[in-house]
Amino acid sequence: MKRRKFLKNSTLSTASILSASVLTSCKEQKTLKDTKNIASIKPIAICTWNFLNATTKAWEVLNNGGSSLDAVQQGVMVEEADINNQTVGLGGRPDRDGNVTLDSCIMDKDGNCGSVAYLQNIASPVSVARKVMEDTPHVMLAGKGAEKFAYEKGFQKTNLLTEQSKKEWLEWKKKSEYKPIINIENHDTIGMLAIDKNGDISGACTTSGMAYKIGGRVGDSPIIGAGLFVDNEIGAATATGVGEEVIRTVGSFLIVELMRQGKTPQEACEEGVKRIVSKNKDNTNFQIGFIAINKKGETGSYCIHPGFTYRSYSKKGHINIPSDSYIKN
Ligand code: SD4
Repeated sequence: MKRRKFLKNSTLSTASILSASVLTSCKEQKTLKDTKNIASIKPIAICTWNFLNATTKAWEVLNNGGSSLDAVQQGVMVEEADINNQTVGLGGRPDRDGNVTLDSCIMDKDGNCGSVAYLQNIASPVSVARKVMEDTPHVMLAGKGAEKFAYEKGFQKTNLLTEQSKKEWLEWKKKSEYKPIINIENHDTIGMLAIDKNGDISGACTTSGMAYKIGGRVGDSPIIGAGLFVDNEIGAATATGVGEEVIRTVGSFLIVELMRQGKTPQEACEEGVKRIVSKNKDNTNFQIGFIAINKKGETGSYCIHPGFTYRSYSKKGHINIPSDSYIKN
């Protein structure tokens, strides 16, 4: 089974991603503190793993002058709707009882955020999370309450368990044992970060979580600060992998704070992963990855896999930034 590739860590060449519309908008960036950085700000969308269709969608939104908030939402919705992606939205692998339960959050340039956890029967949890953000005074809704809220907002009840996921789950059940061993192929959450032409940053994260988890389990992906964090003055980060580890270290918040202290997105992602590893000296048999972006549009990513102590994708990955700036190496 082929492993999805993680975002490459890299400093992008300005020429590869600068566009005319960006230059125009950059001239209008009077509110930014560091005017030296203005010229380097350009729309950009990055995501965990190899979800090129998702970043292509996000790029389309950004290129048409859309906000980073719309870009990340519409970008991750591509994966939520894809039944072949068995770790996000429709077609996601169920918990051990056969229920597909979804976690998602979204955060905008003003620090507004919305989140849903343990949501069932709704195909686009990120869209519900955005409604929580925009239409309620709350940040997070969970379970039945989140589902009821979604129906009130016009979302359709949808059976999320596809034949394929059901078949695999029934196969898994034959073993009749619950071993929360991390199978890296079950970890393909999409976290996406974007900067729009105004230089504003937003992020979103969405997942069906760990396959065959105990019913009721919630991971990091809907938790602001863990699975996602955005500070429009500094940058943003999002996580993929074993949510328990990310929650424990408030991973995405940590990475943004490290960037605040002066680290590049790459350095911050590496430090975030190392922090987690250092707390698990005897057991690094899990997968964790972060991606990050800063206000200048610099990106970073770092990931560990079972069997590897540290593994950066600088050699094997690719930059998942669409349009003509898609780079493979
Ligand atoms: C979780 N972080 O529920 C998610 C899983 C994941 O790629 O990232 N999968 O723990």
